[in-house]
Amino acid sequence: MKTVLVLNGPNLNLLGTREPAVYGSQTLADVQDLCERASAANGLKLDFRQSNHEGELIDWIHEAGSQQAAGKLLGVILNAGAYTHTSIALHDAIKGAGVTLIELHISNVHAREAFRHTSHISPVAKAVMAGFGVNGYALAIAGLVQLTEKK
Ligand code: CA2
Repeated sequence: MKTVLVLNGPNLNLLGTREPAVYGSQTLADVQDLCERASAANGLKLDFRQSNHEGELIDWIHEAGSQQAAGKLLGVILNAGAYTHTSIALHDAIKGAGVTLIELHISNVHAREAFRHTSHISPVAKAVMAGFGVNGYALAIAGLVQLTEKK
């Protein structure tokens, strides 16, 4: 059974505590539960992590590249939070690791401030998902399976 790695970036540990109009009222623990169910339904094991540190996210992406090359990992779902809009280092890490990655946002970043319209992740992502609320995590897991299915 392969693993799906779900990575969450800065401030996502605050989910459910503030800004419910933008991000909903579910906590990150609730999102982890949702991902557990979606992974099990798709025949996958879940590895779910959050970090407020860019370097730690980069280390995890490198690790994911090795795990995917070894046939143990199907791919990564990444909500890089605000690093999406700033981090060339994350862009380089995803490219360098050669990992299959879906960029995910809870909110529709394109309907928000102009500084959220730019993503350094999108050019190196297999697919991009935004605006489905936290249910987007479950949709992204199912989408990753479809995208990586052998035809
Ligand atoms: O919509 C998303 O998922 C974002 O990646 C969330 C980031 C934001 O910087 C991106 O532009 C879009 C912010 C995550 C912080 O989440 C909080 C949740 C509750 C309270 C405070 C922050």
